[in-house]
Amino acid sequence: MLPANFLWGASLSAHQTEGAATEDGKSQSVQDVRQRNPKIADFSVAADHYHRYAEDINLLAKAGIKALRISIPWTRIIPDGLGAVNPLAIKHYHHVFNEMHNQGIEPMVTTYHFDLPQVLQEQGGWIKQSTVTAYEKYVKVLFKEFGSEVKYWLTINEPNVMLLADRKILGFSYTHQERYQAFYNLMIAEKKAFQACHQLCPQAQIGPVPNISYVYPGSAKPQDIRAAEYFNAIRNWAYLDFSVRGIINPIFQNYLHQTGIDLKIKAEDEELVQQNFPDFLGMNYYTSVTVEYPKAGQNRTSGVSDQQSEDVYEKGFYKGLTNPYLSKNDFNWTVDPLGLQTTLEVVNDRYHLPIYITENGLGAYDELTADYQVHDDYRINYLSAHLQSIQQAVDAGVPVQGYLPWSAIDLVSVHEGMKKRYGLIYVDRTEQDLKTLARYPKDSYFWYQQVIKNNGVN
Ligand code: BGP
Repeated sequence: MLPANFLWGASLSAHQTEGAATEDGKSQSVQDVRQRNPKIADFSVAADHYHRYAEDINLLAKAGIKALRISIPWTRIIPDGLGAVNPLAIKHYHHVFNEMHNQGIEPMVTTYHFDLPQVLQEQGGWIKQSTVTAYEKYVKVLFKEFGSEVKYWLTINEPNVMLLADRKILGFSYTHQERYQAFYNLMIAEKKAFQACHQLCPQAQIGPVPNISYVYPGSAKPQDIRAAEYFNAIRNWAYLDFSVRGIINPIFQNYLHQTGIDLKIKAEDEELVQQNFPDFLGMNYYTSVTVEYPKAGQNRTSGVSDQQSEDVYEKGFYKGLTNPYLSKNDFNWTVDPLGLQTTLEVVNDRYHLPIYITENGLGAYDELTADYQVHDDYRINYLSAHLQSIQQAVDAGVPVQGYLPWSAIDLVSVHEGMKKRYGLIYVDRTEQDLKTLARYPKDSYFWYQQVIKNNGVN
């Protein structure tokens, strides 16, 4: 059993679910323009959640869900990135929150989920200070408009994965210098969001939402241990250390120094950084990562980090490995429920803040039967094992306060379109064929309904 007020939820992002890509004044985001394999679904219709949000919220409420994590697209609220606020978008999200509250669901809102307005990207995006200013203006609009409706805010989804897997997620690559310029600007933007949220809606809470995957060494060789320590700092701790401790992680700083970058907190930002902190941590977890020290001659593209360990590489620092002790899912991602417990314990040891798991889930090929069922026992097994791990962490004193698995409904996967499904609820469409877009609860939905009722897995 988990704590009595445990926040049982589910998670979504706007660009992967809403569709309505050109409706109600929405402008294009980097996601709308990025080159995708034409055989893979794009985001123009996605799961049509923009039109069907009420139906989706209703179904989720029937499962007993108490919180739904959504994101608001900046491109709807301020279509030109910096200028006028779009009243149609404001109205739409008031309706969405109203519907959630009517159904007893608490919204948890991400201000930004990989979908920078393209117009800002064309001016340099996150490598420019002007994007930080624009983001501050945008979040202030959100806090003023929705501050009395939203209790839980999340800042920037997975800045670490966005920067390290830039080509896969954003469709372009940063240079090493640009990546860490963008890191600094994203971290400052996040601090400004903490500040604005606390000023404008003091009754609400706000947290960061990185993807945290503990990094294992491939062996007990001292060099492999160092490779894992470095990648832990670069991938995980750099982000949370800045948010929660107001520092540049020293191992990360040394790595940057060794690669030609001297990153320090600027004097004019000191006060902002030292005085604005999160109330809780949002944390996305899919799997762990295993690395070794790269051997001579192992030259590959640098800087790539993804959920697949094998993609991780940086010359002179770390190289991802297949962990022989872990199984893999249909899309080659390792599955490591015990790694979640380890990650939670280490995060708690470092940061001492309440934790909400804001993403965790299994991407799989699901099949709708002739009588509209989806027998996704593999997803039930995955979620159940991770929930057991959360229970162990809670028993060991880690303050996990909520679980919002990815994803509430099927959505367009960042990497694999509609063929890789995550939802508790099936959406009837394929890559190119929109079919009926009807919703069908999967076996995992009914299983989750029971878990919520029992306040945990037994
Ligand atoms: C996280 C993102 C989500 C989601 C998930 C699964 O990194 O925050 O937006 O997409 O990963 O990834 P994918 O869709 O590539 O399977």
